[in-house]
Amino acid sequence: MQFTKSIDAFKKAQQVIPGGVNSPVRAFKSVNLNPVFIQKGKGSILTDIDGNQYIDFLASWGPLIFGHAHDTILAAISEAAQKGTSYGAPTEYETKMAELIIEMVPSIEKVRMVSSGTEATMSAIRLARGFTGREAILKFAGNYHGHGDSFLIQAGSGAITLGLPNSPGVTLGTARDTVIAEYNNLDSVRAIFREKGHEIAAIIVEAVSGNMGCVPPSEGFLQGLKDITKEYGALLIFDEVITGFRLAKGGAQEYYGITPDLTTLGKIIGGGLPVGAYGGRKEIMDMLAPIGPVYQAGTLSGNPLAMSAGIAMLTMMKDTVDFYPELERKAAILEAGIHKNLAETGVKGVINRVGSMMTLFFTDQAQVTSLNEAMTSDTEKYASFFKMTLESGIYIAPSQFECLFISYVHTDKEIEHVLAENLKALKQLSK
Ligand code: KE4
Repeated sequence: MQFTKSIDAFKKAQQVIPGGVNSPVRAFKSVNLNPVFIQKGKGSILTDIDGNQYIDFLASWGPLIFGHAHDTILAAISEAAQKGTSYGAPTEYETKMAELIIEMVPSIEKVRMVSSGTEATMSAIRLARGFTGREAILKFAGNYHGHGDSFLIQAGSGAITLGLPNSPGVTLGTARDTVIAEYNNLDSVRAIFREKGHEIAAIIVEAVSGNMGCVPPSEGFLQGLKDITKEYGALLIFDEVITGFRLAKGGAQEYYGITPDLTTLGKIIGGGLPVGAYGGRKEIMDMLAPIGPVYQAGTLSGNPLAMSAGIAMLTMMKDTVDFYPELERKAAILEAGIHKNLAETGVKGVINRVGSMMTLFFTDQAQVTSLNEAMTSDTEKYASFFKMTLESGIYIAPSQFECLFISYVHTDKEIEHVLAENLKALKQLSK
């Protein structure tokens, strides 16, 4: 493969965009490579501006669970676009979208649309503070909830990838209102609540961590969070921006049978367009302006194009009978195949998988259940693995601390091919 055009494009982009990208993880910094610039995507295939083709397992960091440029979604967007692109006034698209989300996620009785996952989580914690009259928020080291100030404290995703878990520009006052616990460690949560439980408005948690790599909740962890928040009168917020609609129609809360007070959504619900959402019980959501005192707004919230894509996406999901069984079947084949390749080559690694999200950690730890264990991974080894994988025509996350996503459009043949290339890459690493 040659990347001449991407190299030139990146040079040009860096003259006018900080780091040449509009989101840091796209810069391929932690894998020490020039990022590839994408020309187009169709189904499971991405094509870059040099004409290289890749089987895509990043899916735009999760949203494209039906693959790129799906005809049904394109038709919905173009039909909406013929009538206009934005009105700053209510449309029936938004009501339809809200009804679909409420139908699929039972804990959500009312939902507010926004334009990104960050907006959803920022708004959800403001609402929790408004509803409880408390100021502190508890999050987990290694969880990433977008780039809102309150969250850039020991954050995951790009913040870990680039070694910037605590960003300059976040004031001491803000940082003081964010308390940090250890994921999968209920004792660390209890200790904080014993000390300041009555000041804590909410716990926000990735019900399955996707931003320190995939780290599932250990047995009883989510239930424990539910019990503790109930005991202290705090709210439990599930950040389902990744897991929403991916793990089940009702997301992680359906998958694990734990009901949060508020849920934040993003990625998949936009069908690839900018959409975020947050929702929960009526008594909480009705605290929001214009009926309640908690203010939150957005010029492009509920944008008709984004809503039409989201409606098409969720409707397709509802109508595809074998959707989740197929995602599970294909992901299980991929996981088993990589396990086999690790055993055959003797390369040390841990695979964490929940449904169609998974991560191969290059660590000799027996398991990865927390940020500390995830951080034992050999990021240099991951970088070499990423380079070989990319050059074999397979596109995965350019960071050890992210997930690989299986989509409904990946074929068994593609997965077989990926496993063959994975074996070659692991053999190289084992030398
Ligand atoms: P956005 O503001 O990027 O739409 O969503 C923020 C967000 C919130 N919550 C969770 C659990 C998330 O994973 C995210 C964003 N995810 C990262 C990748 N894991 C987005 C990729 C990027 O930053 O470019």
